[in-house]
Amino acid sequence: MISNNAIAKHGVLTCFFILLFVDMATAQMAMISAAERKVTSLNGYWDVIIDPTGIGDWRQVWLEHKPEKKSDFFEYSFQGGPQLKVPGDFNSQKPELTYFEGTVWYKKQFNYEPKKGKRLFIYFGAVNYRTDVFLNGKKIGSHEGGFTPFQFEISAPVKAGLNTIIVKVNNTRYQNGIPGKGYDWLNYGGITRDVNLIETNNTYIDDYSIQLKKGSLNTVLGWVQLNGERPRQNISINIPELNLSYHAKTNDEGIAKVEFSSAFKLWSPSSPKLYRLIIESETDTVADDIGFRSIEVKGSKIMLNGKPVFLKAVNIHEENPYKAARARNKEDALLLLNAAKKLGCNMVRLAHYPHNENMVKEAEKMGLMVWSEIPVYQHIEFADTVVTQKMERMMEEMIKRDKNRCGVIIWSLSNETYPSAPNRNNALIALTKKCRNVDSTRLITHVINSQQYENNTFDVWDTLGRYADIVSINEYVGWYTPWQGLPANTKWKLICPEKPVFISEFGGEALYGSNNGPTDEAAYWTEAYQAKIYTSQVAMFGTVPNLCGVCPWLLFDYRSLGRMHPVYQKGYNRKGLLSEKGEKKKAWYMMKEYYSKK
Ligand code: GCB
Repeated sequence: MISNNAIAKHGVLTCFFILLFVDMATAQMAMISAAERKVTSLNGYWDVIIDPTGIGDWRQVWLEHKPEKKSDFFEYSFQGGPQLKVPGDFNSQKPELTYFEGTVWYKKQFNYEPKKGKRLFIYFGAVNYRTDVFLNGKKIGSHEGGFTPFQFEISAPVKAGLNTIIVKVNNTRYQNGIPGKGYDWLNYGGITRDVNLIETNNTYIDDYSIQLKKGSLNTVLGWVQLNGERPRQNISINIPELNLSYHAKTNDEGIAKVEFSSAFKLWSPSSPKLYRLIIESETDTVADDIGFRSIEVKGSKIMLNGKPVFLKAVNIHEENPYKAARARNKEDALLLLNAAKKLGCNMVRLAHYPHNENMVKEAEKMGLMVWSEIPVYQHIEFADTVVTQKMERMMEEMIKRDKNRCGVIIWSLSNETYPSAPNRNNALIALTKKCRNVDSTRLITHVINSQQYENNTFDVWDTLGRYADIVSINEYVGWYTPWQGLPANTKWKLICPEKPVFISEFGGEALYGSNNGPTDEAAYWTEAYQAKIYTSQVAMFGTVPNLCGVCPWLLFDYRSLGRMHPVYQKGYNRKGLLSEKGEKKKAWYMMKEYYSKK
């Protein structure tokens, strides 16, 4: 049984997924709103085997061999070994794993009593990067991709009593991975998000799409998708606060179209209104908090609920700076998002991969618009069809999880890819079309950094812009590139002069408190040098045609292996407006002032 909304809606994609992923005993796309269900959490300490050479495959770790004869011994065992906390990256939990990129085997046991008419799923919020899952010594499937949820149905193999789950996690970088081999953040590996057992009735609500119809401020257009033996059912959607009850019937594929209108109080940054919504079928019930807003581009402007909006954004990595660990829970999300709010932001760019669900949900509750992206980052092997398949799968998984989050206004499908990379344009154009097919309600962008900057003129020529709703540009003038004239006199040549332009990254590095040494030389990482970049950038923003928003790189200093200056960086990319301890650099105040005037 395939359970993807796109599959439900688009026959073409149905075939696509069945053909491509059948041989991998691939994980299913995770059911929607899993966190809203009654689940049995498998979070907590798991036994682990650290396997730097990957020899555990040959040793068949999942069989948990035990000595039978006096002459037997087995070198790989969970018994008496270390433990790691789930959810959590492994790098921050043991000093010997700080920079580890390889295999860790995880083991957890649980008791279960199979019940007639019930189905059981094991759900992973995310595991970075490759996952193989074994239940009671048998492989049940695999997943690739570090930042999206997936599940396996284990109704058949689960047994009465004690069951053992063994998960092989591998965060090695691959040439044909997404991201590929090179990226500027710490490669946190492990079971980084929640693991849950989810019991459902035989037929359950696998997915639903409940958002305003494109261009409308009062009509919802969507669908509900059931999964199971009884696809034809009566369903209802209830919003008690509005006294609204909508009824429909699902068809032979378990799908019901949804269309209803109401005088919704619209969601916006100043009034982030959400409604409790309950979806009921004859065999299942799920609830969600859903907001309603419209987002579109009209001419050169971005319109939220029909009114122009300027995107006051900031880039954020999924890292808790205080813990130097992968952010994973609500507290981590609040720490990051409150810091964005304090800066005066109305949007967060969740770079460079889908962040955990807490980030998206809490941002929405706080009135922060969200830009969500897949890790199609710089060096991607677009000519390899396996890579393009993975890219599409990751996009589908991202959209499946978050398509009902009105806070999410932008899907970003690539960051700084190289126009000369073989098949890059074809692959990204095809991906854009698929994205629009799956979700026509949000804006789509690709982040470009191939522009030329000469004679104080930006020439934004990358044709990828033609396929995006917003032209997003990363530029580091003042840091990686020197200014070529007065910032306030910058000229622009744009391949799509009619579209909104978003400066998706700019900035430079400074170590908080670095005020010694020449303030006009980059090599001293001074706050003054960084602040000067910001002054010039702000002057330059005034010259950008159709500027619809800006997004400094980035909120907090963050860990990255390529940033090893022994005095100023020490393993941190120092482009934060805040240090990893939350100290405000001079540039923070400048950005704050810019946003307060916008
Ligand atoms: C970029 C990348 C971002 C890097 C940043 C930098 O253009 O998109 O991931 O971390 O530059 O600091 O160089």
